[in-house]
Amino acid sequence: MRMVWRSMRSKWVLLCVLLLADFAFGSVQDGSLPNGDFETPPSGGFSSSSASADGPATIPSWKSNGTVELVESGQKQGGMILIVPQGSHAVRLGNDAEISQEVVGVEKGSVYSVTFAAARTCAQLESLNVSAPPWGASQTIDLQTVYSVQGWDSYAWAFQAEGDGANLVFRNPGMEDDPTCGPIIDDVAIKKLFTPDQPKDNAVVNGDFEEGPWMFRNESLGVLLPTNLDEETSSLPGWIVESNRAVRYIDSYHFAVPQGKRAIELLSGKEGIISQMVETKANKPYQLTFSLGQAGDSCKQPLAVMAFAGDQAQNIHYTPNSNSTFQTAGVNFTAKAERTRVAFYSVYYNTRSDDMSSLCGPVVDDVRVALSRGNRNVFGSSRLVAGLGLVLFGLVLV
Ligand SMILES: [Ca+2]
Repeated sequence: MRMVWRSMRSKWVLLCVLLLADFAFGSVQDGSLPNGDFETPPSGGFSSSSASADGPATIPSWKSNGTVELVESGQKQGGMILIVPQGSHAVRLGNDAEISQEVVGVEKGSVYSVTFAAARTCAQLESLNVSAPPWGASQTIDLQTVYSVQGWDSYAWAFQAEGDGANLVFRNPGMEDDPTCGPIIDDVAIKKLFTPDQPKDNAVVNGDFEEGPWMFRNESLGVLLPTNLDEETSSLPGWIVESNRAVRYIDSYHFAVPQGKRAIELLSGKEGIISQMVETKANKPYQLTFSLGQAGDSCKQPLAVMAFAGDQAQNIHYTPNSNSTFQTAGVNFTAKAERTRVAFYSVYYNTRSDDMSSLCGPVVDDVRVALSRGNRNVFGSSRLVAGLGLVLFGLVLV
């Protein structure tokens, strides 16, 4: 008895030690990075001239290189008010300038999605490079297209850690005449992604879009998913964004979402395409079904998607309905191979009717690919045929 008690006690002690160890050296927490919102005051306090006076500004928790400036909401430059996406402060990167932060606790093999808000300042062709050395992934995100009328957008970018730790780097690759022109960054967050199991009766992975990048509860613009052709390091597990333009990841706190808490809003017509290669059996009939809706963001009608499944393409219009914000749509197809491409884009180039400039579009959610009902019940229907045959045979005998 005493032995049992002692062994139980030692197990508890071990568990507590493990929990404490995880707490102390633990994995990176989902959510804002330390001073990810740039609201922590530098040692000398916030000062608009701190950058130009003596080299790069000191930004708590971040390292900077080049002309990096903490900007304040309401701050003007050349008669233009600088945009601060959230709170009172953000950071601006001048020509070839960068900020970086060591992310402690990323795990080997895991994929992390980084969410950040960005706005451009003077130049039309501003872009922002995001990378996570020493791991190879890097992407230059074009900030030329402003998707929302607020003048800034949130973006997500993902990388796979090939070992412990990573250095998250934001760099302005631009070379403008005015060295202080350059993108503004705010609200940097990270989230470890997991790939949901593929459901038994659905060949689509993450077809409900519930797994995706970090979204701040208080940010209402959704998160843009820029081009990403690598299925392995997608901020939206299972899916790729195979177009030049982004699609928007939306939440149910600020948008109408057909199922669960997350969905995709397609933007920019055929310039915004999401797709997935799903497992199929060749020569079998399948049905693609999905929810097609409106996001409740005053998007100017009509809304329609082009849905692709294998060699089938179907243009499906959303029918406004006062009782529901979405409808169910389907496309029948016969699989030609072991893998079949499923894809969606918006048929129209929609903008919001209230500001006439923010991009918007149809919402897609709850994507499923399953064997057609007829095929699934092949045994049942053949039995029915056999039964009918017997009846007929009986009739003939009579
Ligand atoms: Ca959903």
